[in-house]
Amino acid sequence: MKKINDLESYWMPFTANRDFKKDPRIVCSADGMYYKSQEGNDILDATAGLWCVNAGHNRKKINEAITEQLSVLDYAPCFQFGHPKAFELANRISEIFPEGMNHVFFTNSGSEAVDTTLKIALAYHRARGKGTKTRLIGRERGYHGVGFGGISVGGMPRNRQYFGTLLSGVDHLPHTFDHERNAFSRGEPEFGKEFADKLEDIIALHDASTIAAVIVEPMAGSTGVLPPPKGYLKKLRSICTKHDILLIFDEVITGFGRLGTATASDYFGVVPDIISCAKGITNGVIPMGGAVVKDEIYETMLDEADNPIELFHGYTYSGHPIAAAAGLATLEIYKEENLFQRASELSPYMEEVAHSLKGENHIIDIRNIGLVASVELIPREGAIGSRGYELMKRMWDKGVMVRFTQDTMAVTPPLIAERKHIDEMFDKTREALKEIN
Ligand code: PXG
Repeated sequence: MKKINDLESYWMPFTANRDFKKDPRIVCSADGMYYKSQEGNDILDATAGLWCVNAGHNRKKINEAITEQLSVLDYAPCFQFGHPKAFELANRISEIFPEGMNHVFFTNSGSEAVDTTLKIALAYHRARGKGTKTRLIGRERGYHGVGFGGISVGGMPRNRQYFGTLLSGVDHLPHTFDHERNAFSRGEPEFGKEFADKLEDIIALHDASTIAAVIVEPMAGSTGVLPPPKGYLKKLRSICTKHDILLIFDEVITGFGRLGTATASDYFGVVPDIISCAKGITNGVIPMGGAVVKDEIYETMLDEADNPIELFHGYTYSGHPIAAAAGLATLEIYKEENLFQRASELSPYMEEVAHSLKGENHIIDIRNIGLVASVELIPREGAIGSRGYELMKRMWDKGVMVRFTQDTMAVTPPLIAERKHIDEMFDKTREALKEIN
């Protein structure tokens, strides 16, 4: 007979299942900045869940909004029917997203949001009589979720190598990481805006008439936190505009306050044509994502598509009432508590504390921007990622949850964090670094 709570049945995502199940790290409850582990230990959340719990855990306002919504309208179809909260949430998002981006297509995750942005880009060009513009340009070290669109434009080799030939007609910009010139940068690194010029080479190779869109994370997160070099995004913007290529910002982690502004677009003063978002949209409480588009794209589609249904795309749960209720409550919290500003005010402190680790064992780089910091360790000979993995487990034992991508640790706390929490995160990191070889 199977045990009722056997750990075997659940195949965990992006996890070393065998190792995890030998020595599981399980959380059973959460409040504010802390989880409680199965063993009853407090675990400080240095990752805002997975970059999503921006307002901290167990927010009463969101819980109540969800509970109330459940008894009012549990589900409503979203193809050819609607319900008030989805419209309301789209309006509230438009208010805080960049000027002129007033249309939101809802999805249930960041991966779906990304694939939606790519499909909209293709459909838009076709609707306006430029159907040869079909190529999609991503970037090395980019992470755009795990759908076939996202992994095709993404640039993390392991996320691609097992999954066949992916989408055709995709090319990649070089990544912007330049350790030699930019190690231990604070904020946007000084050097590297010329990486954007590679887009001109790609355009010269394929011709602009074949290229639909360029997609980048304004700050690459999952690959280990790579803030864009000064001036890089502005350059990408101007090259895209010059060649009639759409610029897509994947703001799944930067949207809703991570850099101390509603969007990274705001932070960098560069407005793309389409933004994908998710995570912080509902504080991570209920899955939701969205593709937010410029008015011109929406209007062109409505005017020019060759069918009354202008976009043959959507999900059973697009704009789900419970997610919409959670989203509305979440946005209210961000506003009432001024959380984006709060993150912005805390950011210089986190920068100082993070960079104070320089000189500790194994560290080869420290980067930060907004309420994001990363600490990169030198990999063990022939065992990339093993030092990072061990440090992550040490940190758990010390009561701090951090994320590692190979040997780079990312610290991305909820925006409600206080200085003492930042101290705890980095004090424990310092301690743990002394304990591993
Ligand atoms: N785009 C970006 C930029 C992301 O960071 C996705 C798309 C996909 O979102 P969904 O909701 O489909 O997972 C993401 C997700 C990490 C980490 O540790 C980051 C993500 C997910 C899990 C872990 O950096 N980002």
